[in-house]
Parts: sequence; C-alpha cells; structure tokens
Amino acid sequence: MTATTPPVSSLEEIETPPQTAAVGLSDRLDVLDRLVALGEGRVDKPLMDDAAALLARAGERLRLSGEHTVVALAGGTGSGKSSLFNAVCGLELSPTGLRRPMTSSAHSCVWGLGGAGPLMDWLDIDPRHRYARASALDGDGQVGSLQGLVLLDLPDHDSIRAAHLAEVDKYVSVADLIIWVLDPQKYADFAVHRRYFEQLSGHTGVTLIVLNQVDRLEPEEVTECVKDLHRLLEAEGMGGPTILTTSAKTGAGIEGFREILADTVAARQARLERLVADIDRLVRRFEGQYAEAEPPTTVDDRRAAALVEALTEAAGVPAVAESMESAYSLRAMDYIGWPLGRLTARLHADPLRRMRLGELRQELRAAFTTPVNAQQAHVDNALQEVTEGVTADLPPSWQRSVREAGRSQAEELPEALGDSLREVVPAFNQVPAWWWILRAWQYLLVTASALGLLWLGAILAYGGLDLGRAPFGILGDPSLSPYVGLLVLCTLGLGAFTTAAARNVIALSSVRHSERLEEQMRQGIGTSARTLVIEPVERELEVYKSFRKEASTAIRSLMP
Ligand SMILES: Nc1nc2c(ncn2[C@@H]2O[C@H](COP(=O)(O)OP(=O)(O)OP(=O)(O)O)[C@@H](O)[C@H]2O)c(=O)[nH]1
Ligand SMILES: [Mg+2]
Repeated sequence: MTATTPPVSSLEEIETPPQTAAVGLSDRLDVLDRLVALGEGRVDKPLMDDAAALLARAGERLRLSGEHTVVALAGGTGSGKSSLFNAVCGLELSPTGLRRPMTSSAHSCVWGLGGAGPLMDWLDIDPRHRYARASALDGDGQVGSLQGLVLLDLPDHDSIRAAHLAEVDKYVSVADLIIWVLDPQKYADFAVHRRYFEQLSGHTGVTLIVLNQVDRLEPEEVTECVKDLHRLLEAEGMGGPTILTTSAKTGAGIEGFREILADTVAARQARLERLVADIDRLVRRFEGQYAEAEPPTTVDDRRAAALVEALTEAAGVPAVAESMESAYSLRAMDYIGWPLGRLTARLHADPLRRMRLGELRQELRAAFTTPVNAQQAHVDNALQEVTEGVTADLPPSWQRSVREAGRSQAEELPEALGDSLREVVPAFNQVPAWWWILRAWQYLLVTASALGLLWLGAILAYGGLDLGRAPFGILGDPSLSPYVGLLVLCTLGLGAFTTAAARNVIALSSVRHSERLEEQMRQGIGTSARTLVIEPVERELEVYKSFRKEASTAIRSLMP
C-alpha cells in the first residue's frame, strides 16, 4: 500500500468546528438530562415522561459522542482488517504483516470532527493508536463525506475474546456498523464468530460482510465464493446480506467500500437530525414551565420572624414562661425568705401556696416531657404564610413544590418544639449564687437573734431570779438586758427588712429570668424553623432557579 500525502495528527490537535446539523446533540442531551433531574416530580408529568423517554432513546452512546458514526472492522486474524483500515485512511496507520495475530490493541481513525476524546477514552483506545484525518483533504469528490466517521481496527476476535470479554461488548454496543472482514480461506468461520458476538451484546444491528483478498482468486472463483457465502449466511438466518468483495492489495472494491461508509455516516446524520428536531420540539414545551420574573431564593426576614413567632405561640411558650416566672418566685422565697416565717408557714401548711407550686410543677413537667401538642391550624397558617410570600412569581407547579417543601418536615416540628422547651430545664433548675448568700445571711440573723434571746434568758435566770452563779459575768448582769434586747430586736428587724427587700428583688429577677428562658426557647424554635421549614423552602427555590435558568437558556438557543 502506498501512502498518500494528507497530514495525520493526533486526535487532540484536530478540533475542527462543528459542521453537521446534528452538532450540539450531546449538549442538548445534557441540558435535557439536567431539566429532567431538576423537574422530576415537580413539573408537568406527561412532559417529564416524554423527556425521560427521549433520553432513554438517545442513550449513553449519543451522550458519549453523538455526532460520530462508529464503524468497527472485526474478523479473524489475517483476514486483512488492518490492511482495509489503512486503505480507507490512505495511510499505513495500523501495522499489517505476516505475524499472527498482528493487531493486539484497537486502532482508531476519526474523520474531521473534534470531540471524540470521551468516546475513545471509554473504548480504552491507547492514545498512541488514535489518529485523525482532516475530512476536507479526504476523498476525491466521488464519494460522500466521511466527516464524523470513527473507523476502528479491532484485534482479531480470538485475541479480544481472550483478553477482555467486556471490550468486545463495548465495541459492538457503540458501533453503528460492524464490518466482518473475511478471507477466501476462512470465510466459513464467520458463522461461529457471528453468533459469539451477537450473544455477547445482544446486537443484531447492521452488519456488512466484506470478502477481502479477492486478488488471490480467479474471477469465477470470486463469484463462486460469494454464492457459497450467501448460502452459508442464509442457512444462519441472515437473509439477503450485503457482501462486498475487496482487495486491500490492488485497491479493488475499496471505492465501493468507502461509499458504504459515507452512506452510513449520512444515515446516521439523518437519524441524529431527527433526534435533534425531536429534542428541540420537546424543549419548546418547557416554555410554560417557568415564569419570566426572577424568583426569590430566600425567605425574607420578616416572614421568617413571623413563622418563629407563630411556632412560639403554637408551642405555648408564653404560658410556659409565665409558669416559670411564678415557680421561680415561689422557689426563691423558699430559699431566701425569713427562715422562721417559712417554718411557721410549713407548720400552718399554707394549702394555697402548696397547691400553686404543685400545679406549676405539673404544668412545667407536662410542657417539658411530652411533645408539644402545637395547635395544627396555627402551624398550618404559619407555614402557608411563609411560602405564600415567595411563590407569588412562580408557575403553579413550582408553587406547589415549594409549598410541599415547606411542609416536608412538618411532622418533626412538634418534637423539635418540645426539644426547644426542654433545653431550658437545666437553666430553670439552677439555684443562683445570690440565693445561697442571702440564705446564709438569713440563718446568721436567726442564729444571732436566738443567741440574743438565750442571753436575755440567762440574765433573767441568773441576775433576776438569782438561780445561781453565772459562769460568765455578762450572763448575769441585768444592766445589759436593754442592750441585748435591742440587739435581738435589731437582728429580727434586719431579717424582716432582708425578707422584704428580697421579695422585691425576686419580683424583678423572676421577670428577667423568665424572659431569658423565653428568649432561649425562642432561639431553639428559631433554629428548628430554619432547618425544618425555611431551609427546605430555600433549597426548593434554588432548584426552581436552576431549572428556570436551564430551561430559558435552552429555549433561547432554539432556532425561531
Ligand atoms: N493478497 C492480499 N493480501 C492481503 C490483502 N489484505 C491483507 N493482505 C495481507 O494479509 C496479511 C494480514 O493482513 P492484516 O491486515 O494484518 O490482517 P488483520 O486482519 O489485521 O490481522 P490481525 O491484526 O492479526 O487480526 C498481511 O500480510 C497483508 O499484507 C489482500 O487484499 N490481498
Ligand atoms: Mg490487524
């Protein structure tokens, strides 16, 4: 074979601009794929179903490299696959020779269309065995264009079968045409191998038979051979197969071979153009699925705050805070009230006070331990308010999906609200340091009063009634009794004053304390509202935003 002049370069170097009508198919399929992923379950179902069906029809093959027509040369070793490959390429690209088997890994040649890289990668074709031909330099005008053709020179099938079963499957699954190259000596082997290939891939697609090396036969022998092959194929159930005779050595039949390749390219282009038209028609149907107005992507602060307020109400936080305030006062008085007063109160068993504290405890226990039985209507209203504000500019289907997103985790709200309430329990149960200090102070005063009274008693006993000798002078000195009495009165007065002052301080701090706990509960509820309602809504708005962008860009790029 003599090499002709056209330049050859690696695939990466040739990136000719797209020239066919079907160009952009991969991009279109990607866009459609994204639209389906974003719109699934949200947008008009019949449209989504049609889009999914179209994507399935296009399949992985088109996604990899829709614009290319893949033709694979398969056959037994030495039949002349590489020689034919070189003859069509016009260059000695794939080594041929007497060594058997010769080709150990697939070679490829791409005609004039960039972007076959992913397909080559997927087929695992060694970059050193990838070639490209500029289509303009190709052919002599007598045959149609080979633009977009990917010709694969495969190793003989015994070799690929031995090496990688999966490889065969790959080649066959992407091939638009499989060419079986037979030689006059071994053409009968075809039946065995064909079944093997079909079994592997379930591929019953287009197959062309090439009987090569016909220069080795006399013309009558060629006719006889072709007849025989026809019979063989019919017996195999392949009615009316196309059989081409070639000689890679003399060039006989090569022109016809190229013509068939060009027809295959043209047929594929026509199929792709139909597919492109189908996709474009489908994309137009997305027009009604988004609104012109730029959508919001966040829930505004006012509405978010209103939701927290409504949930706070629904969880009964104000009532809980009120109970906490009362309980705080009662507990505080228990701690720092005048100890003697408490003692008498206990002796008299103030029933009202007892009942009140018991009730409060019960109320709070209920609030903290059971999930909040939030009023559903209240919550529903709040959720509706949140989504209403952001869906105004959305088409109905997306309004629905945003509303659903807002409610998607509503079931978890009561438990989450309950948790927010429970979180304040440790803070509620705390005893502030100043309670302890005042309590100690009160006991000190009581002790001082008691000692003063004992002292008075001793003065009366030893000094007044003269019951004996006092162990210390001061215990029997009646002249001290007014001072001691004054001391007792002072400590008692101080106790009463402390109690009165504490009452005021408690009144103030119980309000502050409950306000602080209420704020803490509110914050917890705020967090729940964000994670369970606002964030799902905002995520859905983001999905709509992406969908709108994809759909509007796709529609704008369509021809009018
Ligand atoms: N006479 C004649 N010889 C041919 C023809 N085609 C190929 N040959 C020779 O047959 C031998 C095998 O050709 P290859 O093209 O390497 O065969 P192959 O099918 O690629 O073989 P493997 O790579 O081993 O699978 C070579 O020596 C070629 O020169 C032809 O049409 N006529
Ligand atoms: Mg070979």
